[in-house]
Amino acid sequence: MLSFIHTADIHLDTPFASLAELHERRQADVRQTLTRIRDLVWDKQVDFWLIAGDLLEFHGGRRSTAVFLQQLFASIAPIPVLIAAGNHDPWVERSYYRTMDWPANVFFFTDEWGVLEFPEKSCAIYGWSFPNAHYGDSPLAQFPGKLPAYRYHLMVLHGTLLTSEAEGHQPYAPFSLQELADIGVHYAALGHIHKPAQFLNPYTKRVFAAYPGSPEGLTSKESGERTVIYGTLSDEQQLHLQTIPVHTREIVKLDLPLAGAETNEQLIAKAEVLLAKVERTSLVYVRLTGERAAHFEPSLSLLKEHFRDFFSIQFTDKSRPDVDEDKLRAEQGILAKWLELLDERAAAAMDERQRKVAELARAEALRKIGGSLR
Ligand SMILES: [Mn+2]
Repeated sequence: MLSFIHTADIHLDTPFASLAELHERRQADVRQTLTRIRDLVWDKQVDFWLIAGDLLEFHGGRRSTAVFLQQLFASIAPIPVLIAAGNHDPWVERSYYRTMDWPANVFFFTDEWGVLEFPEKSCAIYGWSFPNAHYGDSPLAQFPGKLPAYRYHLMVLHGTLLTSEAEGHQPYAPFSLQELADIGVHYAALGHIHKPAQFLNPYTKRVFAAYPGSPEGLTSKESGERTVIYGTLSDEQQLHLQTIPVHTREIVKLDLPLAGAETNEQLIAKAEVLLAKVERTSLVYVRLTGERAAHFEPSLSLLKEHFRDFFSIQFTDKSRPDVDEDKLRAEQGILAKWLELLDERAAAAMDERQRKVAELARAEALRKIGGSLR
């Protein structure tokens, strides 16, 4: 049997610009998460630690963080650490991956396909690193072929597996499921997409590739539990994957429906109920939604101050004032005229985009009208 821990998209030293003065604590959180992954590698005594890119930021990555990595990897020797660099840490000359001395158990794949052979385990591991930050071709087109002498074949690769999950991402190093399946590895340890995903081999209908996702949430989109993959390959070459939570701090996204609230005290009481069970160590993003009394303007700064015991909490107001449109129209005032014009505009929309613009303008108008009624 073979075993491995697979992780990717750690993004050490990413700037966390949106967190302002908290950015250094979040960077320390990411190092703590990586240390927790190291502990897993050690406790499970796996055969390999596979890291599929975007480990240490090339831009803004500090030498001291590279030293942290050297020591972390040395602490689990002789377990091999195999790293394929991604678009945030490409295999360029000035990379710490190339300018520093790494422990003997650390292997970096380069911008030409490479293979590491472990004859005593009858295993070959293939990998490729980004040559620069914007590589746009399929890396698999250059794959030189497997080494037939070995029983097990693994791959470590940063890139975009072209499925619906990849939509909206930069198509860096794109490749298809078919291309990957045709190479015929037992497992492809992928990186780049921060949302975890596992993929079925179209021939065998069994899982043969996965993105583990970012092990620590980096943006408000990366909420909830964050995991790494613990994988085993049996003597019969059956793959089994288990996801294990490793995050240091959880990102929590919640909607707070205002349901007619008309005082800040009511609003805070509602928020208390919503947030009662949320860990104070979390990063929390709360959206105010639904209708509120038209005369009431929620105070986001009061809310933030009230919940200052959270590590980080942000409120955004997406609520609507409960404007009585029929009454407004009946009064035939200037506000009714404005709504009429916007209705005409929406009716004349030529396409989806124009319709969307008209809708947004109407929502904004109602917001302003709500304000004028206060
Ligand atoms: Mn990436």
